[in-house]
Amino acid sequence: MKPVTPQTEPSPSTQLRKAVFGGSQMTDHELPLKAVALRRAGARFTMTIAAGAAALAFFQTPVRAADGKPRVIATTDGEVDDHSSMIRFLLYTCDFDVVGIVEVNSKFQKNGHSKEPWLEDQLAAYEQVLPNLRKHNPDYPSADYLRSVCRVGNENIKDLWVAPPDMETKKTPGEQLIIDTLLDNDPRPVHVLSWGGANTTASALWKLKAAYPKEKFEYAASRIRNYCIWYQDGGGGWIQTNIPQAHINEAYRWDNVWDYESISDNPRKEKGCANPPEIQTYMNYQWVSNNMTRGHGPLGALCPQKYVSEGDTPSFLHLVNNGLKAHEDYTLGGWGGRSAYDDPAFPNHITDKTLKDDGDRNKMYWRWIPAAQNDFAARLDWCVKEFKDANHAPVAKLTGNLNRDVKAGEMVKLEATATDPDGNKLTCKWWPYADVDSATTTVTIAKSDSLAKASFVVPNEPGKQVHIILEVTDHGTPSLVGYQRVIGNIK
Ligand SMILES: [Ca+2]
Ligand SMILES: [Ca+2]
Ligand SMILES: [Ca+2]
Repeated sequence: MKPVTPQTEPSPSTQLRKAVFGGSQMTDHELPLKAVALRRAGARFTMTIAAGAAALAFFQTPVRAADGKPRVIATTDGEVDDHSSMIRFLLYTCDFDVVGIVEVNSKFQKNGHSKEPWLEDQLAAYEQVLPNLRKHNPDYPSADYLRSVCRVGNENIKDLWVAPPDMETKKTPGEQLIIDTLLDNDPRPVHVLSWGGANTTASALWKLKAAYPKEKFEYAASRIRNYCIWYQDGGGGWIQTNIPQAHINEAYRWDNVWDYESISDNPRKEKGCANPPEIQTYMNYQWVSNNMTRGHGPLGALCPQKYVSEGDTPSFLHLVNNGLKAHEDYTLGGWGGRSAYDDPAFPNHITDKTLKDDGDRNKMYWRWIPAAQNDFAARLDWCVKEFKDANHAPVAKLTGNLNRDVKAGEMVKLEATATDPDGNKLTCKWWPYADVDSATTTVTIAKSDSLAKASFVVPNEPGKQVHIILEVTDHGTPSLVGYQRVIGNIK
């Protein structure tokens, strides 16, 4: 078992993933890396804010707290929309700890794309904009660190629908990275994102089961949070059936919302766009041109598509440090959609297949898309602008416990504080997330636009929960949102 490698100090000699400029994709290379220590400690940015007319608190505040970041391994089949998602992923690497980026295949990209240097090109562009990104958030990792955790997994077309242990490809560096990570002693869960097939992940779990002591396997399997953008090979279904300890999310509702059908006048329009015009405004040609490809530096300029088409992006939107903390439990809902348990036979399998928000199967995404897109636009600004010329999200902080016991019939006061790194005027809104909570009554929130004086009466439904979201929106450009979530357990 490999020792844990601290995220902030890449080992001086790290197994690099492949012969980018020749040689076999399966070859491991020991290449020296510059030991680049990240400037995490002591570099936190603080600023005095001058809040606007609303009765919001004044504080010295950091740019989004970085404690308890989620750990993530992205696995990608290198499809063109994965390239677009990777640009966004790289601009959020200050929000989560990237443990690995693994290139795999899928039923759509049967041979994978690791032999093409698309990821290398993006990391080179990321390296160019990194000094400017760090002016906005010092937590961005070095490009060399990210290179050091890139691997190739199973891209063998013959293994797409073959279950372990019968795969032709018996061992890959990508699979080994997943095994080592799940066995390490970092207490956090490991979010494994399947932007393509899950065969490499399935093979890792099978080896953990077959070759390690039972307690090590149980420990490793219990830590994975596998967010699957569909099951794009036999791996997802195999994990669901054979490794019931593994948490797996089978996501569907991003289809016709976040992918090629995100806008109505696209080349594949016969499949149908679900998004209403006000959502398409955040995903169309003008949006990409204005916010990404023109005037935002070399990383945004690499976007290979003319409009926002990122079928795999929802898999990491729960990990964004926006205050919703949906990464702690995907069923809570957030920017990455929401899912629910659907079958007692698979106790850790969740899916969005039958869910609706406000009676619509796509609204679980729509309600968040303007905020998520504005947030991404700000990150693209960070590539080229000085701190004072860009926007940074407000930080909301609930007063009292996020998860609390409440009594049926009781009037519960909702109170929070909010700060903005830019001193922007802030407005707030409390709203009941009735779709996600178990109470059948949708609560009415009095003074829902007041940060400190909102309240609601607890429904007479002992044993159920109410979920309430606080949105604090700044008046910067683009307008950004910070959240909190209150969960009331009705007694
Ligand atoms: Ca993909
Ligand atoms: Ca701001
Ligand atoms: Ca409800």
